[in-house]
Amino acid sequence: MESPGETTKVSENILAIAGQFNHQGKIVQIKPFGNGNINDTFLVDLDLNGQGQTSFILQRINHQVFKNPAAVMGNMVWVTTHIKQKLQRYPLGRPWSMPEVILTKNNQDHWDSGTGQFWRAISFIEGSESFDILTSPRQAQEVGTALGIFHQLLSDLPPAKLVDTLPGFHHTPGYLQQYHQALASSQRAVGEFNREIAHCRAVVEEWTPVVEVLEQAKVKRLLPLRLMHGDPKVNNILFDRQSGQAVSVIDLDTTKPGLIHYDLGDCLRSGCNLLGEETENWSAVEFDLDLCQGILQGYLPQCRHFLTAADYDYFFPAIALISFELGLRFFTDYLNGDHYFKVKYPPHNLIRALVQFQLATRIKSQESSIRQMIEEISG
Ligand code: ADP
Ligand code: GN1
Ligand code: MG
Repeated sequence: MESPGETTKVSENILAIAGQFNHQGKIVQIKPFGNGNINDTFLVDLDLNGQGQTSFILQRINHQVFKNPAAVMGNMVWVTTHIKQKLQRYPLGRPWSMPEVILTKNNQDHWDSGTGQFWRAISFIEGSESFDILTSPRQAQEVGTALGIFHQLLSDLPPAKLVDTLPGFHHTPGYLQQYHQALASSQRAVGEFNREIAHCRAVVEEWTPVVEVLEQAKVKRLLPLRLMHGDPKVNNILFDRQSGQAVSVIDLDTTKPGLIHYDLGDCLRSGCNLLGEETENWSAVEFDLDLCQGILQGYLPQCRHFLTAADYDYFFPAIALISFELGLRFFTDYLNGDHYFKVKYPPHNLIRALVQFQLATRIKSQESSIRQMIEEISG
C-alpha cells in the first residue's frame, strides 16, 4: 500500500506535472501510492476551497513497457466509457465504479512532457483500498465476483476496438524464447546465486513441454478470443473500506483481445498465495484451496452464461501455466539485469521467480482437487 517513507523521493516537479491536469481545488499533498510493478503511481490530495477534500491518481506510464502510451489511453477511454454507459442501461444491483480519465488543461487524455515521459490522471475511487494478500474466503469470493463482473461488462465490446498495447503479453512460448536468449547472454547466469539459478533452470526444463497448451487451444479455435483484463492480480481489485465489497477492477493497461483463462489464472495465482508474491520465504509458498474455492465461487456463476465446455477444460491448465509464466518472466528479467519489473534489492526478481515456480509446483500437485472444485462449482 502507500509508503509514506518514500514521500521525500517525489521530485519537486511532480507538483507542476499534477498541475497539467484539469483537477478541482488546490493540491495539498502528493505521495507515492500503491505497490504496482510497472507504472509510477501518486495520490494527489486536493482541498476543495474549504468545502472538503478529494483526491486523484497521477501516474507516469512506463513507456519502456508500453511503447505506445497514447494507445494505452485510447483503450482506457473505450473501456471506461463502455462500462459506464452499460451500467446506466443495466444497473448491476451492487456498487461498482470505474476510474475516469481526467483530461489535461489542453483536453488531452495524457500529458507528454516532451522529454519522453507520459503522464495520466484518473479519478480516485473514494473510500477504496486494495490488498496484496487476501486473508479470508469472503474477500476471495469478492475478488472472483469482481473479475466475473468485469468480464461480463466487457463481453459485448467488440475485441477489435482495442489496440494491442503489449504485443506478446501472455504468450508463454514467446517468453520461453526470450528466456533462452537471456540465458545465453546473461552476466548473471552463473555467480552468487548458483543454487537458486540452477533450481529455476530445472523448473523451466520441467515445464517446457506444456508451454504451448493455451496458445494451441487458441490457434485450434477451441477457445475464443474475448476481451481480457490481462493483469487482474488481487491488488488491481479495489474494495470498499466500509462494506468490504469489491467495487472496481483497475489497471486497464493490458486490456485487449485474449483468453479470459489468463485472467482467472492470474486472479487465482495472486489470490491463493497466503505469503504473497513478495515473500522471500519461497520454499514455504502454498496454493490455498479455501481461497481458491472462494474465488471460483465468486467468478464462475457470473460467467456461466457464456462459458463453454472447452472453457472449463482449460481453466486448470491456465492456473498452473500463468504461475509458471510469471516465474519465467521474473527469471528472465533477472537474467537480463532487471529492465522490466521494478526491483527493491538485487536478487528481487530471482526470488520472485522462485516464489512463482514454487506456486506452480503446488498448483500442479493439487490438480485433482482444483479440477473437482471447478466441476462442482460450475455443475
Ligand atoms: P501498476 O500498473 O504499476 O500496477 P496501477 O494502476 O495498478 O499501477 O496502480 C497501482 C496501485 O495504485 C493499485 O494497486 C491501487 O492500489 C492504486 N490505485 C490505482 N488507481 C487507483 C484508483 N483509481 N483509485 C484507487 N486506487 C488506485
Ligand atoms: C505487473 O502492473 P502490475 O504490478 O499490476 C505485470 C503483470 C504481473 C505482475 C506481477 C504490464 O503488474 O503482468 O503479473 O506485475 N504487468 C505488466 O506482480 O507486465
Ligand atoms: Mg497494478
